[in-house]
Amino acid sequence: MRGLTHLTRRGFGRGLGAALSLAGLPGLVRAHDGTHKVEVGIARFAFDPETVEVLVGDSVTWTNTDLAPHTATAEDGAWDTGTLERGANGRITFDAPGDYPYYCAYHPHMKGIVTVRTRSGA
Ligand SMILES: [Cu+2]
Repeated sequence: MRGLTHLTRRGFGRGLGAALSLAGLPGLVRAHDGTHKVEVGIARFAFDPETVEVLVGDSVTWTNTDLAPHTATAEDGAWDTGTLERGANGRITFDAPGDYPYYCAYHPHMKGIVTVRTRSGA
């Protein structure tokens, strides 16, 4: 459950508390189709939060607020947002459970992990 405390960055304070508690995972916004959309910021040469946990079918959107371009690139090369200039975002949908470590292609010291869990739960 590493990193869960970092998932509360946004959401609360926007009137989403009830929906979030129903979702069972903090920091997740439920979409119309029952999946969640999770946001990761890129600022000061770091992913924020570095670790996110989602369910199969959910998507993660990275938004770059740095002046420098960044990417979110899977370590195994399976997915890649491509170059995100300042203000740009890239979304990846995760269809299989597992841990997906990633980095920035421009700044390989920038690292993060997306953990994808099955929907059957527990
Ligand atoms: Cu970067």
